[in-house]
Amino acid sequence: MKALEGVRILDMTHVQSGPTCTQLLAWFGADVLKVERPGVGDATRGQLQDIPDVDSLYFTMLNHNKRSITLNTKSDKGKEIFTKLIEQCDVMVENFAPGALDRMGFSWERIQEINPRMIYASVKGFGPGAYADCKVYENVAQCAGGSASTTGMLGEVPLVTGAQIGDSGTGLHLALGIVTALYHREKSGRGQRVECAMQDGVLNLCRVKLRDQQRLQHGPLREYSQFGEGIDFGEAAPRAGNDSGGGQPGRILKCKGWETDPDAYTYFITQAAVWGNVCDVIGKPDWKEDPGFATPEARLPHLNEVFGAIEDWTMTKTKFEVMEICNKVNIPVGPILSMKEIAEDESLRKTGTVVEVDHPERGPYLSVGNPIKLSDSPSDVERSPLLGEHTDEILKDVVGMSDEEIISAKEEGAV
Ligand code: CAO
Repeated sequence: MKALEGVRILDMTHVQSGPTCTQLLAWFGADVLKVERPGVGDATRGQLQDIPDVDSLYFTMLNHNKRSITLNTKSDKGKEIFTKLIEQCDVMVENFAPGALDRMGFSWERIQEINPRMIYASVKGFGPGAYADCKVYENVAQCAGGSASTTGMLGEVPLVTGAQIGDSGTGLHLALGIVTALYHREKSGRGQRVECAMQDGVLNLCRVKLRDQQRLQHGPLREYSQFGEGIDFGEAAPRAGNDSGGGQPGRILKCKGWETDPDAYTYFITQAAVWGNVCDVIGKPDWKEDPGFATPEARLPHLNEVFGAIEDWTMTKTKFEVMEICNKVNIPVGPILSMKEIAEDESLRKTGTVVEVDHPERGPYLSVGNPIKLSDSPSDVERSPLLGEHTDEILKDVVGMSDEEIISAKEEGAV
């Protein structure tokens, strides 16, 4: 039995943030009914298509293990069916632009009337306040949540990151909120509203930068490279390039082959506890006793010199050799892996972190499996549904409609 078996999710999500959340719940065993507009579906089905007229990888990689029902929730018949679905489900998840479900006639008050045990979960761009009504996409959230202003090289433009912290990050937060509300319902018998703003989710992941903002009031951030370079700090936490976010200085350094391979780099952390090992590995044993280098505090003003010497060594090794040599002596390092290398990584395939899925229209493709592993409830990744693939079975088994009623709803254009 899967961990969330018996939990039924009314999935009104689209694009990325909401679908990430419901995909996770589906991987844990929930029955996720993805409601999509007849003939249209989730807009991502048609976005960034690599094969003409076949559900895009954007869609397939965010909607595994779900069932798809088409339903026009703005038509009278559609609303009637939707009301029955609310009665039969435990959780409703949506990430429409603010107010869309209210405009359909399904406010939180109305949902509670229909099913007091319903948990109603939403992603919005912003929480209550001046921007509450704004539509938001990933990069807007990264900018508004403090990520972009603190990402990138000092003195250069703010950068967004390739990690989808606004969309997938908020989807993760929302999934935790839903599971928590389900647990609470066991005791209270009632559902509740779960809301996650993308700005809040990004800020939660950027909390170390709010930490640094406050530390700035008490002096320069000595572990930032700019400190050693003699560059003054302004009023706001600056972009820190590839400096380590923690108290253990680290940087991205070139490895053998960097001239032609854009990913021939390693991340190298000069963890204080293994400083002696770092000195031995890079051929600077004298630095162990040298007062200018022996302590973390002494090293901070000349990190450029420290990392310059380490890079002289890493450039003589491949990123995997660096990993091999340093791991043996407990120095934390990590190769910069390209997506190509990740896609081909056998160990990630073995753990189910990267999975190959078969799809009736596109054939086999790679996807990311569930990164959360439960020993008693392992996740099997099943392909995403075609648009409306399960409409009839859901109308019959969940809503309780007869064949004649289904035909008539189809004739009306409700499904
Ligand atoms: N039947 C009938 N109508 C439906 C329907 C269905 N099954 N499903 C959706 N609709 C309607 C909605 O009711 C809405 O209609 P109204 O505008 O008349 O109320 C309309 O389809 C489109 O919804 P939308 O405004 O959410 O879609 P959009 O493409 O214009 O905006 C987005 C997309 C993502 C910017 C917006 O949904 C949003 O800000 N969501 C919240 C934040 C979020 O999750 N962002 C992350 C997205 S991933 O990068």
